Amino acid sequence: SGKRLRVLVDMDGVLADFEGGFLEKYRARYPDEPFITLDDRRGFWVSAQYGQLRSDLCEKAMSIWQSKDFFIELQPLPGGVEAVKEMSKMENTDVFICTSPIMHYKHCPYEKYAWVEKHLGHSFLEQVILTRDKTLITGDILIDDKPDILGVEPKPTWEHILFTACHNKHLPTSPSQRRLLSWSDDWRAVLDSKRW
Ligand code: BVP
Repeated sequence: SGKRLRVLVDMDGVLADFEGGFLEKYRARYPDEPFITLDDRRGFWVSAQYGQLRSDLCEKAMSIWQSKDFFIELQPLPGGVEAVKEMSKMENTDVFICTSPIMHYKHCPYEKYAWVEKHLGHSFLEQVILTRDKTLITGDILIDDKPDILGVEPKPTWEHILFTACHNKHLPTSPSQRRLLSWSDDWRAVLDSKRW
């Protein structure tokens, strides 16, 4: 009973395998350069960790996700598309995909829409929110793999549920921070805990 539940779901690292897609294409394009295995990934920013490895690798990393077909060819993460479809069919539940495009805008925004159409269907394009500042978007829950989601709004309406990824799995989680370990984890219970 009561009002509808609004769920915001991040795309890269939650629905689409950004890290896996990046590593595969980086190694194919730069076969003689060092790389960071997914097991050794630390920190949200891939470019920062590659830049620490060797300063020129920051730009090489960025060239990968700035390339045509990078975002559209990302593989869905296990169970994500199915979970989003299921929650969008639930009573009193509105689901939006909330994702930050890169500022190199030639391909990314277009391909993010194309990915949603390909995997969730044309009608799901109604649910896409592209924003560089997720604190401006109101919702009950934001499922996102980025540990620190900051913007101009100091008190966002949503509770951030940290979605586990290679880069955040070692982070100590503060007692107040809830996690989803994967889409096999109990996301339905997380949604139910916010209903009233
Ligand atoms: O579009 C993704 C990739 C990009 O930032 C966006 C994160 O969006 P959300 O997951 O927060 O919605 N991105 C960019 C860089 C470096 C840029 Br310089 C990076 O290292 N990792 C990354 O995900």
